[in-house]
Amino acid sequence: MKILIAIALIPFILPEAYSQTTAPNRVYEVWDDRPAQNRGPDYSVTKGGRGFPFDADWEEQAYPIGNGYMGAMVFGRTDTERIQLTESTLANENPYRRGGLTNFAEIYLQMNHHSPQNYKRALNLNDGILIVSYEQDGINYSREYFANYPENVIVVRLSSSEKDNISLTVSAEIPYLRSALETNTRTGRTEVEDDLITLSGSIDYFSLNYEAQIKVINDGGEIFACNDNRNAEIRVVNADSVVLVISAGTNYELSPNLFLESEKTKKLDGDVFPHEAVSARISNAARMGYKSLRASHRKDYQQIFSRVNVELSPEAPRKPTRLLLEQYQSGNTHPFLEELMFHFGRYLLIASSREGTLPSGLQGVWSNYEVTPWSGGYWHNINVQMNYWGAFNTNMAETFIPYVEFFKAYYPRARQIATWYINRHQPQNLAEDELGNGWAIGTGSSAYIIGSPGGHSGPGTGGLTSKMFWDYYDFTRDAAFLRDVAYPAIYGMSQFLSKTLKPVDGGLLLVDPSASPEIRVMDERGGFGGPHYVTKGTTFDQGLVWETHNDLLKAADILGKDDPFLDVVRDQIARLDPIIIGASGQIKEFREENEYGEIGDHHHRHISHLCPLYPGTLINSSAPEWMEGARVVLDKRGNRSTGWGLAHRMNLRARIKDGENAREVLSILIKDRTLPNLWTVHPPFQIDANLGLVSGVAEMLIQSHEGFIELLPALPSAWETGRFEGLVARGNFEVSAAWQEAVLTSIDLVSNVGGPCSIRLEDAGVDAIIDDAGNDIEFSRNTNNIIKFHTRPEGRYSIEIDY
Ligand code: FUC
Repeated sequence: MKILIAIALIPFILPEAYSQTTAPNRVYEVWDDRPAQNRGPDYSVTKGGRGFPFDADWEEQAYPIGNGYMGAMVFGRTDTERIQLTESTLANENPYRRGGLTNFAEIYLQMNHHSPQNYKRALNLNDGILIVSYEQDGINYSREYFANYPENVIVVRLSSSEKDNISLTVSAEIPYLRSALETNTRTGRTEVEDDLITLSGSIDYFSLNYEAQIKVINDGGEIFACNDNRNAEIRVVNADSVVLVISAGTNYELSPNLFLESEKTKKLDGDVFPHEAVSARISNAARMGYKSLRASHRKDYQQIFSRVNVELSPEAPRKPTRLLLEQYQSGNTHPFLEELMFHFGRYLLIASSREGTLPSGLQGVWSNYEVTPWSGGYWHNINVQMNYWGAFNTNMAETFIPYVEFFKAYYPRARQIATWYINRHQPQNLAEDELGNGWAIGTGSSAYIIGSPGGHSGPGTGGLTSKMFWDYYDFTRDAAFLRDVAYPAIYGMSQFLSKTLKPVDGGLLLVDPSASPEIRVMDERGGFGGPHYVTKGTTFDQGLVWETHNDLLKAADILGKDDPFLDVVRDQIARLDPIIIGASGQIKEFREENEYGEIGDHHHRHISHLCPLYPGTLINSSAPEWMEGARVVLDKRGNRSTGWGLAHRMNLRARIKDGENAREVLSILIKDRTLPNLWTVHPPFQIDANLGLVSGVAEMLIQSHEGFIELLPALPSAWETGRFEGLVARGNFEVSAAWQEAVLTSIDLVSNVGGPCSIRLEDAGVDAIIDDAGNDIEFSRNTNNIIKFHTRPEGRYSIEIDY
């Protein structure tokens, strides 16, 4: 039966193969038939973390837009609209004294429409535009919102079906103003002149000066500036339509000095003000006008978003997202919501990480809090890396560039940290030349300060970081990036890690001290509130030394490097013994563990000993006993966890080719940790699981870490019919495939940079491989069912499958 279907489909797919378009066929909307509530923060709830006020409406119901520099949460209200603005560099002291993201501004549009009919608010993921529409007193009203990246402005347009009908009051507020006597001191003022509201002030902690401007452009009617109220405001009366242009900035400058300077107030130049830059963006955008701002936004956004299409569900139900989620949570686990979550994740990464902006933080680029949970920073024992896992296999590698720029800025400080760390822990290994110690980065880092490894997370945090550089190269095959960025970064990380090792009996080398992130020992009451467990040679650290060293050797090979340090690396790799199977058949987390779970919480959210399975590659199909050991750990750790813990498990299940459990974990993430606006929570809201599930879905559909492309390696029965276009395999192949009843019916690929292509096709034969000029391409097939053929740069190939 399966064979018949497959054969029947082949003739239909061939003609289209060469005009392959990757843009999604479906319209993806996160939408609702009612506005978000706006009940204000709840000071009695501690869900926001550590006793800080929690704003459920902001977190659960409002919809996010962003351009990497700024994020806005849009409530879609018709009485008084609330637009909450974040700018990624605005930071105060925060509890960790590392600086943390804080709310930039609240913007209100008072319209007094109290009985809307036919209401809809929809965040359209295909073009990155949010639309609110409704009817009030027989008149149709509509508002469009988008965050334009090229011009760095947020744009809102209000229109209606009748002329002269737009009347509203626009006001804005600087939240959390604090006097010089308080922590998180913040001063500021709101002024209005003509058509412009300006919010400006300072946060003393980092000598930070900030400014936001909101320009109100009316078509028809009149506008009045009023400075008489506590909040300055602009009144619009009887306009045909109104456009608001919003821009914000600070005197933040990403530079090595920022991280090298230890005195907080000297990190930035307090005499620099963002006024001119913000004014220039506003006037430039005003000059461009609404239509071209919208067009430039769509073009910019779509050229990334539309590279990939994934369909996992036979149909797309037309239901408000909130209800779809409720249905899913009560047991009707429709795969369309899984598909939508995938696209939403890609949307969120594009909206929070673009060249020239800071990397996507723990909450992306969205915070309405004075003190953002965990400071909203860059947490390097898994969270920030998880943000970028999906960048590579879902064809948006450029969203990783902000991390590269961040790395370049913190690198001189990271070198100092490496020297400090080696001197403290392995002084006998200290290099004479400071450069010889490489660089290091620890868990808690922000846009202002980077942390050192140690304490609850071993130096493997750095290996988890340099892995992203290798993956960027491996997926893009950008030779200049390898030479100029990835190789030096991986080299420096290998240098550092090589010095964290200490020989023990039998010639082994163990990372010492070593910790598997955040595992604590048991306390007196039998809980896991004891001190963090610090030991020698955890699988996390040993495994990441192995990964980094191997990535270095691969890179050195490609670049033709000849360097004595590479011999040190080869020697060390042979002495790491990174993966050990324990008495329960598990991959051990600690060398001294016998049965699974002897040390630490059995169900801990971190599952760091499987980092060599994902994002690492040491554990793979060539060692079936390790794959089985990983399965034992996954089963025992369990499919329930916090948000990002689930996202990691999903990628791990995909890597052991366990599609049913990968999907089960995704279902749990959606059931237990997803909010009506589709944000995921740890809790509280963190963006990492939203982004981590993107690579999770892709890993279920295509893998390429074992030296060949594998299609549908972890396909669950719930996705038995589907298709994808444009997912990326290592070697920079954009791959497209379709399947029916779990049987592949078409495979097409674009080879962006040329070179040999290997695909494993276990059950299918290949009739022919045809390129876009209609040529029959020669291929070979080995005993492992690996089809191999040569590709030319930009060549397109269609693989005719035969069952
Ligand atoms: C890691 C996690 C925490 C939290 C924090 C931001 O340290 O272990 O649970 O997600 O990052």
